Amino acid sequence: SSLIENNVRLDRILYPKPETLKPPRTDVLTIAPWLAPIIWNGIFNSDILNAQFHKRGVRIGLTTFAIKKYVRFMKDFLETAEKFFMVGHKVNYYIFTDRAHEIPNITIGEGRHIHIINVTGYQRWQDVTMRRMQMIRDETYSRFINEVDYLVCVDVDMRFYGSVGVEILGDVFGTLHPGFFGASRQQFTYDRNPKSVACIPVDEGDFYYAGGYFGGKIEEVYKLTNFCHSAMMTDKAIGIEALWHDESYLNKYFLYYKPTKILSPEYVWNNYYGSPAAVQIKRFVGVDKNYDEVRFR
Ligand code: UD2
Repeated sequence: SSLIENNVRLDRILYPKPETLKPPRTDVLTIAPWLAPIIWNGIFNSDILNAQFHKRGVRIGLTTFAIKKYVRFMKDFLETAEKFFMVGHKVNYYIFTDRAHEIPNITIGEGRHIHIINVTGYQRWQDVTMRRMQMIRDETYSRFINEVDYLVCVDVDMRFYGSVGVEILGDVFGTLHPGFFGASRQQFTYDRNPKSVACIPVDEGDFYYAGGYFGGKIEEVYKLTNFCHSAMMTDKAIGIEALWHDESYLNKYFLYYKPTKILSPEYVWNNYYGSPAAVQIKRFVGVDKNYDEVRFR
């Protein structure tokens, strides 16, 4: 049903009203001190969000990297993304790979497309993970800006088990690492070497963000990836590499350029961390892997 007023079509959506005195979650922080919402199950209504984003015809890019042996994760990743990632919206998958011929042929839903981007695989696994910043950055103004409105940049050794929708989208977002959402500043595994651009002193830091899940509008992803790559190059020039590689530089970026939206660890879970009560849904979960076997030829 719809109302026609001054040629504006207004679609009715019926849902329970928000209760100012009854917040849906009281067990977790749902807003950062700089007023970025922290997205937990139960605090949002997907019907309202979908209606808002459909009106804007939003286009979403999902970037992932399948370099060397990591192509083996591609099939599960894509098949589960088709079931759970931005269902009903326009989605472009951007797969950066050095093994294009090994990317499985998956049937993709309407309005969704797979784009393969050929890149070279660096020798060291640390360089493979860190160089993602440069490779994403280099595609932003040549490609992404013309094709999508938002980018979601994730690891590939993962599977979707629950809905990941437009609730995650915002100017620039990061995700709480599943191992540290209850941790103190001292426990955060930030880089502590004062010589590194990634260094965060023990009396600073808000959250520990996961390297494997960030995104936002194209301009913002450009700024983020450009900062991280430049910082890595600055360190490399004096023979330094931050403790957790790209993740350390990402944490430094988010300390000074606060994310406008923060995703709970539901969005980048790992079963290594068990099943804490706060995590009601594990939407995107790391696949068990033998690090030594998968990182080397
Ligand atoms: C964490 C972070 C990861 C990165 C890394 C830095 C999460 C879930 N993961 O994961 O984003 O910050 O720490 O140390 O927050 N890759 C390949 N081929 C390779 C090696 C890596 O394609 O040979 C790609 C692949 O997309 C993979 C990603 O790089 O998912 C990250 O590498 P990882 O999964 O080995 O890193 P990990 O598990 O230490």
